[in-house]
Amino acid sequence: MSSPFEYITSGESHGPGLTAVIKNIPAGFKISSELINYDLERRQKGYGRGGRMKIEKDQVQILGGIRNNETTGTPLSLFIPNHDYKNWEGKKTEPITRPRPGHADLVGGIKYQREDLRDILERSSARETAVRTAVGSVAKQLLSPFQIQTASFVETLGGIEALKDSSVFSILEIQKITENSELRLLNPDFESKIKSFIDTVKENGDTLGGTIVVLADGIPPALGSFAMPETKLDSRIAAAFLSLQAIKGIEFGIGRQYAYLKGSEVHDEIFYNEKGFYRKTNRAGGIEGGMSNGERIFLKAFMKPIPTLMKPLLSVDIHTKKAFEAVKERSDVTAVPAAAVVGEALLAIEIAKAFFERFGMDNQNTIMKNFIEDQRKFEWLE
Ligand code: EPS
Repeated sequence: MSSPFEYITSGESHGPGLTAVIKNIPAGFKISSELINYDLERRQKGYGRGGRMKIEKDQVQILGGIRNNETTGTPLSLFIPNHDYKNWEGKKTEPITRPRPGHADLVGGIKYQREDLRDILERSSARETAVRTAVGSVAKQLLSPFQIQTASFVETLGGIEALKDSSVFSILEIQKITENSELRLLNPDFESKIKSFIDTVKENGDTLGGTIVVLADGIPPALGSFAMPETKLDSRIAAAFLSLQAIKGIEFGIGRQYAYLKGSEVHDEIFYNEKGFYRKTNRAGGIEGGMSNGERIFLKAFMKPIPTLMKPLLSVDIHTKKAFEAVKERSDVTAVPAAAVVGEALLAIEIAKAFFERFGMDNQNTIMKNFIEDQRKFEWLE
């Protein structure tokens, strides 16, 4: 028996569409394609996106695994058509031979021995994140009966810091604020400054990266395990985030600050009252020893600037071996706000996996019973 909520995606950026199949998914959960489409729409937004987003209006088709809007315990399959496909179908395109620095083009070409680097970029494209967002939306819907919720925001873009202490906001408040910002900022004071910077960078044919913060509330303690490297919740979440196109680093809680401070300054002291164990601080970001500790999970991920520059960097033609500028394709100036939405999906997926490992994966009734029972048994010594 394999693990809960395993999934695979397939599909290219300009092919007919993107598919995902999720297996080991429990029965009896309501799944709404409207809610998936809402997340797909959120991912498509964000100041700094290119022309492609005017072509696409991502809408999911659920092709298997549900009846009467409820999961049946069988593999769930999702399909998102690419509207741009009609512009590419049967069309002969010039082979791509000048790899972009920072992209998968060159090494992918070496690995798979492709003469046309389009065979590499079609799948390495961040278009794939559309269907991962749909998978994440399913995970969110499975977690929702247990009051587990996620949110995200953009903290820096192009080096401009729009810092704000998120610990004073509920997940719902964060969602409300960020949905009203074209950059998904929690601190909207920086909105116009960052937007005009994006405009200038666009005029110069360049691109921008940034930092996203992703959070989850309502997490029960003891998801994941310290027992094995691959069972640790933080290592699993980190792997998921580093698989997201252009993400170069991740920090949990206070992250890098741990390296600069003393133990007495960073560890979250343990208290107890009639409700149980609790902390007054959450520097750990909700994970200790590879397990959730019941506090809010929060992490930061760092995204590099998109490698497709309209003013290209130097490269070498793979056939002639002569120096040329890298290929120039329609692309985005920045996709940091979109990455925040995908980040929510990835966090929801990893939490869902660990949640169903702990509470069962057959059907909602049994899982809910186990979940409630576990909350009572939190006093495990009595
Ligand atoms: C991408 C390049 C652009 C982006 C695309 C990712 O697409 P195109 O080359 O068709 O203009 O818009 O992102 C999406 C299509 C999406 O849905 O996020 C790339 O090269 O990674």
